[in-house]
Amino acid sequence: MESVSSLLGSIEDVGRDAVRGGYSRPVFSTAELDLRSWFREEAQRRGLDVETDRNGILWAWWDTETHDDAGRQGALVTGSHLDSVPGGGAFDGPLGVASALAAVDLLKKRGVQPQRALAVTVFPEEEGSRFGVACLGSRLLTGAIDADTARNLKDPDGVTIAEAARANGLNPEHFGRDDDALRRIGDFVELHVEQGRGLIDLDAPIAVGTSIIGHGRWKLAISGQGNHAGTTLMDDRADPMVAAAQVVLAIRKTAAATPEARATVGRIQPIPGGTNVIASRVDLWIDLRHPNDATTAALVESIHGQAQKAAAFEGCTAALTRESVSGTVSFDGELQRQLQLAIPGAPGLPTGAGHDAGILAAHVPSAMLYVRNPTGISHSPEEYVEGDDVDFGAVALADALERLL
Ligand code: HGY
Ligand code: MN
Ligand code: MN
Repeated sequence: MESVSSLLGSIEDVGRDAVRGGYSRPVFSTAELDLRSWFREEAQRRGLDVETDRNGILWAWWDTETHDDAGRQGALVTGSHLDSVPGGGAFDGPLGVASALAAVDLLKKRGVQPQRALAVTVFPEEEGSRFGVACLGSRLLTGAIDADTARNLKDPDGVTIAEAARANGLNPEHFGRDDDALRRIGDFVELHVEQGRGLIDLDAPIAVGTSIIGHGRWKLAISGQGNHAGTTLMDDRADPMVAAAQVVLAIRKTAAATPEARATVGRIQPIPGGTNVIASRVDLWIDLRHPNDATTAALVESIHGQAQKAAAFEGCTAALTRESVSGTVSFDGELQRQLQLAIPGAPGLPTGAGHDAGILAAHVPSAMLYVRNPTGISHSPEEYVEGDDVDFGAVALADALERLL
């Protein structure tokens, strides 16, 4: 069995970001394509039969004969993603994929003969860092996003995902809900690095996911009057950057006043973005999360109203567009119970991070395992998992899969 650490070690130089630190591996970038090739090679080395489906999802099947006829139980599927946020950590996504490959090694070493098909999957664009919609691959698979809407999603350079997919051998006209693929899945289990402090505080190496709080992302475009920084008197300005600054503070204040809410503006883009230029427009993106979906909607409403007021005060206008929203999801109770039985002592843990398992949960029994991250930091180069916990996670996943197989 190749250890998870050595599997991760073999990709540790792929997509390093010298400017931001950490890794930048946007979907269909050279880095992510290299990671797809790495996955294919590692899967084939294990005798798995690898296919790419029409939505760009990779499936590595253990037992080719049975995977078409997944039979009564449906296939047992495990996996995660390989794309990253800009400047992300080494574990968010790849830990789940590498642990799944190592778990296959363990099952084979134990002489396990699967009584049902088993597949390791890789979902594209889980982070939504390039085309703006989180969990795009699993949303396409389940029909949670309209295929036309998806095809027209553009990256910051104006490239559509249809163009990027076509350049990588996919036919975007085939994007969309895939009932055959969904029908084949009996259970889905995703292992993922924990992205908060939960397991530090619980002093445990692994947890069974219980739920994912609802989350969404909105784009706010604040338009004003572009102008010269030196010749435009302060009274003569309609400066969207000033309005944007007010909005960022208002977002923080509103979320901080709402228990359990989390709101973030991590991306702001002045147009044209010159040092000696008053911006004509400022785009900013809001990531908003709350366990209660109605509260999330009310928070968006309130922030939109405050943004329009702040914009008007500066002689600007504000337009809000929704990019992607997922309601709060609880994982399958029976699957959680099976995971708890397979991993005695593993606590249940809710999370504030979105995952493909959260999208699939509306269609197939889904569950997650989280592995301790001693920094409690994620979406940052400081994200980390100790070697022992990495190995513990792979063994726990193998035990869970063996029980479910
Ligand atoms: O944003 C999230 O919650 C996940 O890491 N994609
Ligand atoms: Mn992430
Ligand atoms: Mn992730």
